[in-house]
Amino acid sequence: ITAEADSGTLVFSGNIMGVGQCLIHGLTVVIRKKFSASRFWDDCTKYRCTIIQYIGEICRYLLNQPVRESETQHCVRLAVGNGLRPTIWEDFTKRFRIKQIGEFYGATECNCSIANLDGKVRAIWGELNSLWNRSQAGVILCCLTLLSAGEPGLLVGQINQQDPLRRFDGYVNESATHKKIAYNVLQKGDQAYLTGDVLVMDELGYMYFKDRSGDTFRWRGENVSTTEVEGMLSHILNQTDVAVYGVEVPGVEGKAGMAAIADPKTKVNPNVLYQELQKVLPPYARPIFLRLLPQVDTTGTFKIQKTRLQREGFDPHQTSDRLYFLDLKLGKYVPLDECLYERICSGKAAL
Ligand SMILES: *[C@@H]1O[C@H](CO)[C@@H](O)[C@H](O)[C@H]1NC(C)=O
Ligand SMILES: *[C@@H]1O[C@H](CO)[C@@H](O)[C@H](O)[C@H]1NC(C)=O
Ligand SMILES: *[C@@H]1O[C@H](CO)[C@@H](O)[C@H](O)[C@H]1NC(C)=O
Ligand SMILES: *[C@@H]1O[C@H](CO)[C@@H](O)[C@H](O)[C@H]1NC(C)=O
Ligand SMILES: CC(=O)N[C@H]1CO[C@H](CO)[C@@H](O)[C@@H]1O
Repeated sequence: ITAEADSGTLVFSGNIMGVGQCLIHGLTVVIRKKFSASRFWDDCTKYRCTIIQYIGEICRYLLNQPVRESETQHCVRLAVGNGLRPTIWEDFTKRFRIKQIGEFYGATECNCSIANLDGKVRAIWGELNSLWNRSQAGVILCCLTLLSAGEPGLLVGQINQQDPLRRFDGYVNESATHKKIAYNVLQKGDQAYLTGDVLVMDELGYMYFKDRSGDTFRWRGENVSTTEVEGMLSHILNQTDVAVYGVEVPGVEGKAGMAAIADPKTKVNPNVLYQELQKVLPPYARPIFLRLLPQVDTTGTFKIQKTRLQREGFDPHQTSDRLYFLDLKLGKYVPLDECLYERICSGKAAL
């Protein structure tokens, strides 16, 4: 979940949550050298696994596989992990017959880890009256005080250096530590750890992941959640890799949405896609630019990387990938060449 700390994710998920807990509780662990979507359920069946751990996008990769017998013949009852996208949550549990999802939120340094213990669908994290109540009181207090149900807010964890569960040890780099702390959040003199993740809470106290705070962008006075748009696009396109980000257009306020779509077999038809998009996304959230490319960069933990894509933007001089522009007058995506690029940059094309 924490986009900038990949080695941290491996340590936290792999060691602390995964292998560590199994060793502590005397469970058998099955580890594969490398994730294999095609072998996954065969392995689960062969080793009679009852719990699986997922990370990042691997659930989507599993859904993208052709149907095979072993996918329902295993005895897995619980999938634990983080980053299961809301748009595929139910497809995943139904197709692979997984009874419970234990979606959790956390990072090695995070002092407000939370978990979905009762299987509430798509509730990325926990419930008010969960076992984690005591340690979570500070976080929940912040959410309740500052937000009403359904309103997005940044998850922060109240820091209390005396309480081992609410401490924030920070990093070796002091300035990096400092950047993660907010002061005077609820009252003068208090401190809170800034997770950088935006959540919404419903009236029952369930929390749902919305976006990384730096990823959300503004367009036509609305906040666009890249996670939501990625989920929708990926769903329409049969679980393909999609990266959504905002790009600056000279002279235009806010950021225009751009979607990079993995299309290794050049099968994606932008205008068929547009027909589907109109049904599920409000006008302000529909990507203005598309970039179709053989593959989208991912990290070692299968997280989509956007930095390079965002830097290159919609400039055809920067890439030979196929670029498209949403021409609102024509109501369709048109190929974006150097001439159209110049028109957009000089304000001659309507956005
Ligand atoms: C989606 O993926 C599945 C599994 O690989 C495949 O059977 C199906 O034909 C695909 N559908 C489309 C529209 O590409
Ligand atoms: C959890 O916290 C809520 C709100 O502070 C409280 O009403 C409830 O009794 C607590 N539940 C447990 C199990 O501690
Ligand atoms: C320490 O962190 C700051 C802020 O995140 C960063 O700008 C700087 O490059 C870091 N220094 C080192 C030595 O990594
Ligand atoms: C968008 O987000 C900003 C800050 O995160 C907030 O102040 C604003 O009200 C939001 N706008 C909408 C339309 O949700
Ligand atoms: C509840 C929780 O995740 N607490 C953690 C807060 O952060 C410290 C380290 O910075 C951990 O030791 C706690 O476990």
